[in-house]
Amino acid sequence: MSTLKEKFKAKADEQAARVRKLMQEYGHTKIGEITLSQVYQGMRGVIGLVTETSLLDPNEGIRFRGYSIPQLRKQLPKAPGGHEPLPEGLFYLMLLGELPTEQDVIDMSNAWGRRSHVPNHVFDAIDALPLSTHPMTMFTIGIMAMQTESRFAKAYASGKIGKADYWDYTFEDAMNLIARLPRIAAYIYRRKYKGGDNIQPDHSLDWAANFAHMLGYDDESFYELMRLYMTIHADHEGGNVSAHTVHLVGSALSDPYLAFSAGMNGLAGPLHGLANQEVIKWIKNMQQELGGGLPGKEQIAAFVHKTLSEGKVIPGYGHAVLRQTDPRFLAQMDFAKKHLPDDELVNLVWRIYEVVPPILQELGKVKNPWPNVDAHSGALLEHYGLVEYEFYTVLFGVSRSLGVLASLCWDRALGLPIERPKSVTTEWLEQFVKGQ
Ligand code: FAM
Repeated sequence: MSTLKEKFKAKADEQAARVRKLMQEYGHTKIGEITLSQVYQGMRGVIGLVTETSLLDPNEGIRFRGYSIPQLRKQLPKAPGGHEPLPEGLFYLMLLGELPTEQDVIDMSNAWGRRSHVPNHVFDAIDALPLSTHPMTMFTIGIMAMQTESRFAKAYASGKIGKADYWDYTFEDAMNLIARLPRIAAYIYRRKYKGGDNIQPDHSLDWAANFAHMLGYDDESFYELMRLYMTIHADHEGGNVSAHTVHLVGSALSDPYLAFSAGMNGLAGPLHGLANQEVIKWIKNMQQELGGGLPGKEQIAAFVHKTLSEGKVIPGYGHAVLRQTDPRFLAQMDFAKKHLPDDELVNLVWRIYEVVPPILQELGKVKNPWPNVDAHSGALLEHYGLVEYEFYTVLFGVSRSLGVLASLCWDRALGLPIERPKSVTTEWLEQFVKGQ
């Protein structure tokens, strides 16, 4: 019975042969053009990356190895009595490109359980930070402190490995890192918000439920939310800031700990992963200004206009690729309709969803006026008592490790080189267009 690593190696050899053939036969085929404005405007729509784990269609949303979120919620194995997919199964799918069996998911849970020990110096490094430190800063410092554990870094420094071995040590680091992140994240939460009252792991639980348990939320419904949350935030193709950063830094053969902590620093940006905290802050400000409760649509519209007039964005709305409501928003809406249909904050999120898009459309400049994943997530977490919204992006980061680290294994297995696009100056561009 082959192990996960043996299965991955077999898939990687197959895929590497496909890529070699493609390169041999079509290496010089042009696949797009770049305009001058794309160079200044964040390379929107420029195809410059290969990411096997997921693909984002602007209108349909994300597909993980071809499966949409509704399909994953139906077809991925669940916990006994559960209705939400287990993230272990999504990682298996993204890594191998095929759906896992129940046993594959149980094996993954057990493997991560065995790999989840975190050395004490990591907690000491986190403890050295002032309590006022943002949880995302604590998180990336915890990951960096754990870099001492990197199998890849040690093997490379030994001089005993070559390019053909990189995938193996990347796989080991990726599995260990994913296994340890919930422990570090929960430690940060309990230290910052619960007086350091730490909760030990319960390895009878699956990865996401154990994470909820270590945070201090032993409610089956919250276990289900955590399983869904860890699934829908796991990957969003390769060009978003966190995924692209992990890929880029990893391309220099920086080990997975260095690469992932870099990606988490990108995720900590307000226009990216920090938006989930910004959404709740914005809604709380709205409630405060409008006298609490469930404001009317006109009141919400006035608050939206006020935010825009201050030169600020409406957090949780818009997307660089999507041009429809994010299916990750819809999956959360479906969960809320099932588990907490009368929650006031959730109903306010739904009312905001009716008000914001037409206003953003009216601006004429917003390419996607619809909600993204962050517009809904905080209201669900708050319902279960996880009200510390500065922590929300850490949850996002634990989930995103599944996609970006599966992808990093593929980068090394396919022998992708260091990434080095060409930059130019404005003067160069002025000369270039003159010559047209
Ligand atoms: N509110 C107000 N203005 C917005 C907006 C929003 N939600 N989304 C876009 N715009 C503006 C944007 O700032 C730009 O204005 P300027 O030309 O004056 O600079 C204009 O519309 C064109 O932007 P775009 O092409 O439609 O979007 P981008 O691809 O440049 O940016 C986002 C995409 C996500 C950064 C942008 O929609 C935004 O800032 N949204 C709010 C923050 C947010 O929710 N981020 C989370 C994104 C999520 F997917 C994630 O990564 N977790």
